[in-house]
Amino acid sequence: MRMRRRSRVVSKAHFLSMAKHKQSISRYKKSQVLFARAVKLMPGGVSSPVRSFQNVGLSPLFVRSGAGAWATDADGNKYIDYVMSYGPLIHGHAHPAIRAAVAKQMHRGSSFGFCSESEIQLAELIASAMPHVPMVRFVNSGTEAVMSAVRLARAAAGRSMIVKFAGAYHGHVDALLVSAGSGAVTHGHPSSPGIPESVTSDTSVVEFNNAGAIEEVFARYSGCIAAVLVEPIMGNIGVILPRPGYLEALRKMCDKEGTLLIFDEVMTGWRVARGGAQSLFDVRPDITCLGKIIGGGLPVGAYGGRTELMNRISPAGPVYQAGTLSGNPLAMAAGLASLRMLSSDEPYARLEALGARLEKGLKAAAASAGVPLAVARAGSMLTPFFLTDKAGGKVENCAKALSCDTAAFARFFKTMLDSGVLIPPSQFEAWFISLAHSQEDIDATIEKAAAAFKQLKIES
Ligand code: KE4
Repeated sequence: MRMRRRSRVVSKAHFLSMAKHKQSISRYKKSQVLFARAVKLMPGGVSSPVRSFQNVGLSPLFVRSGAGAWATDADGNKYIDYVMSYGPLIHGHAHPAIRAAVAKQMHRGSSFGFCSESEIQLAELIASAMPHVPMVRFVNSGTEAVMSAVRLARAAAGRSMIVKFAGAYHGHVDALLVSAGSGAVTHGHPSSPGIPESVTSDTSVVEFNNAGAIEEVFARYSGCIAAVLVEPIMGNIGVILPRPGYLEALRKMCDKEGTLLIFDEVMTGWRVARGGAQSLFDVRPDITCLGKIIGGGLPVGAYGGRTELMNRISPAGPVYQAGTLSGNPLAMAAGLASLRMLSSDEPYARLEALGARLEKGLKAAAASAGVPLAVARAGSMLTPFFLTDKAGGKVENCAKALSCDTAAFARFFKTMLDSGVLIPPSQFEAWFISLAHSQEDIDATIEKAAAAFKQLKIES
């Protein structure tokens, strides 16, 4: 029997997607070569898991430079950037005022291991904008800030138990890597191995926005809870806003129980308002954790609260905490330049307008493409959630966020990347708009997202 020659007809769509895939590989060639070197030297080839692009099925981008709202990768591809270093860059990349302040300080030296006036100046700026933070201690990361705040709360309350919220991420503190968000949930280790049960047995996890759940924990552990630790606006399971009255209810329960309320404002501090989420909702935390924006893009963290509480910290008091580079003049210089440009409400009005425009545009584009999408936003931080059910609805807790269509998100991410828009490579992160983003950048992003949503529908 004459073998029938099976002619393999490559459909046009298949041919195009192969060509696109081929083009996409060459588009990121230098990043891939760098990654091949990096992965031999650093776990996963990265210095922080969320940068690995593992969960979106790609090898990571290596970024060479940033300018304003734009980032350029190792291959020279340019992107409108909504990662913005995961929050610190509220003024955009390489802002001239921050560059000048850091350069000027560098000429005098980067770190002395002694006190410097710049620490006083930054502490004064923070206190002036945050009445519940009259005293502050600088550290070098958000993780350090939260770790120290928890220690202080336990010492002040004379209790051990900490209550945190499912999906919240407070840095890689042993006791808090339980049901953690951000990279922990992205990479499937919300409760990391290597942490003894003895360390996490004093950590209780409840659902955010569920007043009954927190009342139950207080009833069960009455008199034992040192602190409730909360991201007042969640940003590490995607953005989740507190229901009306929820934060006030936490405050009331803490007051009744003699428990301290810790606001982790590492992300929201100076992001959602000069005075952070505590000023937006007018709720008083006992301790506030800060980071990101207050360092202007250099490594920094801080925790603070009322004076008699903070004076328990060594050397004023017995609670020990220290750091070689804490309050170093370089980070202080960058932070001062950053916060001095946020001395009025005007920048926040601009950020709100840009955020509202992007939210509206994404919602409209998804609706017209028939892609179920919910967008949660607080000013210039937002998360588009790719819903699995057409029912839509708001994402108000971790469980709902985890039910999102992460495969659809991954396809959307790749299409946006190829079209020159850089968003966080995880459904469980916030996008950040900076003061360097223009209305044209926002409109271009919406246009590219509309095409990406349509592409999603074709592929589904
Ligand atoms: P750092 O230790 O990463 O400076 O801060 C930890 C932290 C604490 N609290 C909140 C509310 C935070 O958002 C963070 C860190 N945020 C993530 C982004 N979702 C950092 C990105 C990363 O891990 O690479």
